[in-house]
This record gives sequence, C-alpha cells and structure tokens, in this order.
Amino acid sequence: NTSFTVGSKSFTAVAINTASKAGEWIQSKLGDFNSLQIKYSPHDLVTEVDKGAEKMIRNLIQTHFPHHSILGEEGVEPGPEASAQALKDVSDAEYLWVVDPLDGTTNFVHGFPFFSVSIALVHKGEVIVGVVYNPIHNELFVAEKGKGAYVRGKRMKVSSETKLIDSLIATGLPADREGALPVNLRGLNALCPKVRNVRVAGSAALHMAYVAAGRLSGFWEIGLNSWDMAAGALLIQESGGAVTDTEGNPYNLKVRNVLATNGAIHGELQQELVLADAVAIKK
Ligand code: 2AM
Ligand code: CA
Ligand code: CA
Ligand code: CA
Repeated sequence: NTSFTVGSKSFTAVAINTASKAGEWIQSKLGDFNSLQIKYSPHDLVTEVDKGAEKMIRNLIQTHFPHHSILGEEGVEPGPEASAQALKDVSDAEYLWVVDPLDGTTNFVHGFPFFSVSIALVHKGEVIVGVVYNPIHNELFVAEKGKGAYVRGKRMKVSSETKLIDSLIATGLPADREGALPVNLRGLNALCPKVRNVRVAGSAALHMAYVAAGRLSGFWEIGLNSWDMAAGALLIQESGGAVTDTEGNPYNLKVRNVLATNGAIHGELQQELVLADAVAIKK
C-alpha cells in the first residue's frame, strides 16, 4: 500500500524506530534525572527526560520527513487554550505527527513502571499509523490503518466481554485539569459497583494499548489531549474496538473526553457515564 511509504521510507518503520529509540533512552534515565519542574501544579510534572525525548523524536522524524508537521506535548504551553490553538495551527498539514514523548510522567518520576512513548501519523486528519512503546516491558504496540494492530508480532484483538459486570475498566484521575477531577470521580463512583474492577495506572496511551490488546475491556478519561490518544485510538480501531468521545461522537483529534472499549460494552458504559453526569467538564 503506497499510502504508507514515500520512496523507500516506510512511515511505520520510522514510527517504530523512533518510539523504540526514545523509549530506550527514557528507560536509561529512570531514577537518574535532574531538573524536575512543576509544570502547572504539583499534580502536573515535567522533567528534562520529557523534553529530551521529544527533541530526539522531532529530530528523527524531521530527518526522514522534513516536510511533515509535528505536534508534540512539550512544544505546547500547558492548558486547554494553548492545546486547542496548537491543533488549529497544524490543521492544514497534509502529514502530521502527533507525539507524546513520555506518557505517564508522574509514574516515571516515582519509578512506577508504567509509562510509554506514543507516536501517531495523521494524514489529512485521519490517523494512519499508531505506535505505543512501553520500554519496561519491551512491548511495542503498532497499528496501520486498514491493516490491523500488533503487539510482539501478534495480531491484537479486543476482549470479548459483553457485560459491564464482567469488564475490567481503566480511567485516569486528572487532579487539576480545568475541574476534570470531580467529573471523573463521579464516573468512578458510579461505575465501581457495576464493573468487575477499575484500574488507574497513569498512562492514557498505555491504557488504550491495553484495550486494543484485550487486557482491559474499556477506558474512559476526561480532559485528555490529542497526543495522549491518537496512536491508541488507531490501535483500538484496528483491533476491532470502538473509540468515541464520552457523548458517543466519533473519535477525532479534537476529542478531549474519550471512551474507548471492546465495542460490545460501549453503549452500556456510555450510558452509565451519562447517568452519572460524568461525560464532560461543566463550563
Ligand atoms: P502525561 O504523563 O503525558 O502528562 C493520566 O491521567 C493521563 O493524563 C496521562 O496520560 C498524562 O499524560 C495525562 N496528564 C497528566 N497531567 C495532565 C494535565 N495537567 N492535563 C492533561 N493531561 C494530563
Ligand atoms: Ca505532561
Ligand atoms: Ca500524556
Ligand atoms: Ca507526556
């Protein structure tokens, strides 16, 4: 399929290579980094490793595809307005790489081994390649639009639960984001008794990769950004799952409140979030 290659350079190969290199470097820095900065509040951290990984990823992508655009978390000021503006600024790009160099910074800082590198390639607004790499487990999740999704060379398939009560669900607890915490806590409160259990492991990208791999039945979170979800969304779609916003609208790069499941429990989970008044931040 020519849509994934320019000359001899495969988009997917570059995405995989770049995520692997960044991930190995991040892992080498575990427990050995300086400058810890509070980005926005004590709940929102950034380290030299986030920034170094993004720089590395930008350099690698630019070397192969100098005319492509890149949207990376560390190139954007914190806060929803700057994120929305950054997305607008690249909305004309034919090829756009959407990058979270280190998803799960809080985990990285504390040595809790659950974090990832997330890289997506978007063509005219549609994600065509998605890679999430977990260096600790040495697991690379990769999807190509229309060609399926793989981990450890094995095709991924979402889980088969059809009822919430049989489902293992994940979410995030956004401690300070524009008032997203109470919304997610309402959802958590309502869902805990209705599902098998809930996990809050601290990397949205990896949670989504786990939904794709059938290790989680579903995931929702309020107040995310494009770089947290772009790669994960394609992983799930190519594994037979469903990705929408929490109101049930189709996934796109502008989605902030995500609902991602095996498909079978999507409606039931969405309905519970609506009933709990937990689909969006009140303006
Ligand atoms: P990060 O580690 O790349 O910052 C956990 O709930 C998820 O939320 C992670 O994917 C994390 O990504 C993201 N996150 C953490 N702090 C955030 C903030 N202040 N605003 C938006 N997303 C955040
Ligand atoms: Ca961050
Ligand atoms: Ca992130
Ligand atoms: Ca990040």
